[in-house]
Amino acid sequence: MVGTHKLSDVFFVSSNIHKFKEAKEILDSFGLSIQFFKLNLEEIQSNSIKQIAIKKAQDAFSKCKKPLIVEDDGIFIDSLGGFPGPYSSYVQKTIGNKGILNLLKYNRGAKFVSTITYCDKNGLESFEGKLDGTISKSQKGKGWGYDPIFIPKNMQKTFAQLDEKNIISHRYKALKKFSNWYLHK
Ligand code: ITT
Repeated sequence: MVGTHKLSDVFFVSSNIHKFKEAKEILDSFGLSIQFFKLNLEEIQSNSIKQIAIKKAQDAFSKCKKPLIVEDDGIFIDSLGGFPGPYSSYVQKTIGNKGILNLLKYNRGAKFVSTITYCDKNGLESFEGKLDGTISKSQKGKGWGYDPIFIPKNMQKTFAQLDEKNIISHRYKALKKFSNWYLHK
């Protein structure tokens, strides 16, 4: 394809197909194509999603030995001191959105953070994207993970209800930084 960079040898390594589908749509829009490599990655316990992403990338590279990216995300809720943050995946599987809604009262501020880590034989590079917002009062729309309860700043709808999620999200912002770097390296 004219003008399209082939990233066909770069893999998005994850156990989560939703993350891959969104990352693929976003990277396609930058003219980069990527493939899915489904793997359950070792996840260390850390307060830093960047450190978790770096460890995941090292684990992934030791297994697939190809240029790759991994992503680690967290939703950080102000009134809960940033919880669940690095534990977002575990909390989604345990108490879920209902459990989160039961914990919140008036202060509903939150942010989504994504760290994308690229790894090849020459080393690692990480990119971060953040998006401020609020937690809705009830679940709205059908979506994965925290999408039915996260309302981006200056919006009236949850991620699950928004058509433009993939041009405003934490994932979009991190992947934009990654692609600018990748295309110029
Ligand atoms: P990996 O195999 O790639 O690690 P994972 O699902 O465990 O997949 P994370 O450790 O990054 O990924 O977990 C972050 C969790 O945050 C994820 O499982 C979702 O529940 C939630 N999450 C992240 N991005 C989201 C988004 O855009 N919309 C809704 N929920 C999201």
